[in-house]
Amino acid sequence: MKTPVRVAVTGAAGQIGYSLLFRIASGAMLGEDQPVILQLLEITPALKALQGVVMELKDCAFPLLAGITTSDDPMVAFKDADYALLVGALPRKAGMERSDLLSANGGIFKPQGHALSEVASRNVKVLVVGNPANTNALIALSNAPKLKPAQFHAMVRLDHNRAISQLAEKTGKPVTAIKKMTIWGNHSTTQFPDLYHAEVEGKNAHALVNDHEWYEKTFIPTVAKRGAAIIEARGLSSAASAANAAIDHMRSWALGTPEGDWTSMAFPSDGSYGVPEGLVFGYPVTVRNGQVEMVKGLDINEFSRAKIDATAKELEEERQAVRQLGLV
Ligand code: NAX
Repeated sequence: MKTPVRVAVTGAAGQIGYSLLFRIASGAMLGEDQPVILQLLEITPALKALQGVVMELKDCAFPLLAGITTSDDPMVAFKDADYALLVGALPRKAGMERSDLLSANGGIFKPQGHALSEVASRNVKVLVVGNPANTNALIALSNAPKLKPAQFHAMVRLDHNRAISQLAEKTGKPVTAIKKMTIWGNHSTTQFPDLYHAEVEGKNAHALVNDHEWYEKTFIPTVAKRGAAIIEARGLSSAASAANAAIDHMRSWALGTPEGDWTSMAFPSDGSYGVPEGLVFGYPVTVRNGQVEMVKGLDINEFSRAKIDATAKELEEERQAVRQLGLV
């Protein structure tokens, strides 16, 4: 059996946490031969609820669960963490301006970035799930001078999985037939789910569907607005599917992507594909031995160019806003 690794999870008593922790402890994230120690962070008023979750985790008697700690201090919860899933964030409330939302989340992600920089493993892999995920990741990495910016990702995997599922339904093929999906840009309604490079049983997805009207007017909005549709139906935001996507993202990062396929991850842009450098941007990637490589050299047509530019513009505006707030 391998040495246990430390997995820090913030917002651990929340909805996503409730789906996420059990799957991490079962081995779904890092493999069935990898013991884990869970280091759970919550705000002080939620520590009691978190104790209930800890009791349930213990009651599962997971063979891979080598320890659990809880804290309301990021300097404790992130100590020596090999993986950190930053789920806890402040949701947008009615009447809240975007600058208020960014400012409130800055109050969370700035100290968390600092704490990761100070106490986490030097090789920590950080995934930001809490919204606005891309800009929260930018805030965290900007306050973590002792870590590399590329150690911070934001999650677009839920959008990626939603896009695969919608395309599978449209084409009548199993999800396993679909490869090379990409979510470009922000985890928001400006995201660009790309069918020009996706494949269904090896055939180009856009050409196979042969219905640009459906692509533009149905597929893209359905994927981009799926979160709102789930809130409308369930009365609560997506949680199990979000937790599943976080597991998928970390699993790909730790264990790699399969030959002949890629996935979508958001991380600091190096300027590729005309995206301003430093924005935390969703890109197609392959992963080998823990090394994330952007898929480069893809043809970007006029339609895609406009979509990529629009989502980059939104992220640039978010960056300006958090700059003005002194968060980055
Ligand atoms: P919940 O409100 O159920 O849980 C959030 C938890 O975070 C709460 O228990 C709260 O006490 C805790 N928390 C707040 N501030 C904290 C801090 N400073 N340190 C530690 N914990 C803190 O929300 P949930 O449904 O679990 O969603 C969590 C976040 O994920 C939200 O920001 C949500 O918008 C975001 N999502 C992101 C998705 C993505 O694809 N990137 C999709 C799903 C989800 O909407």
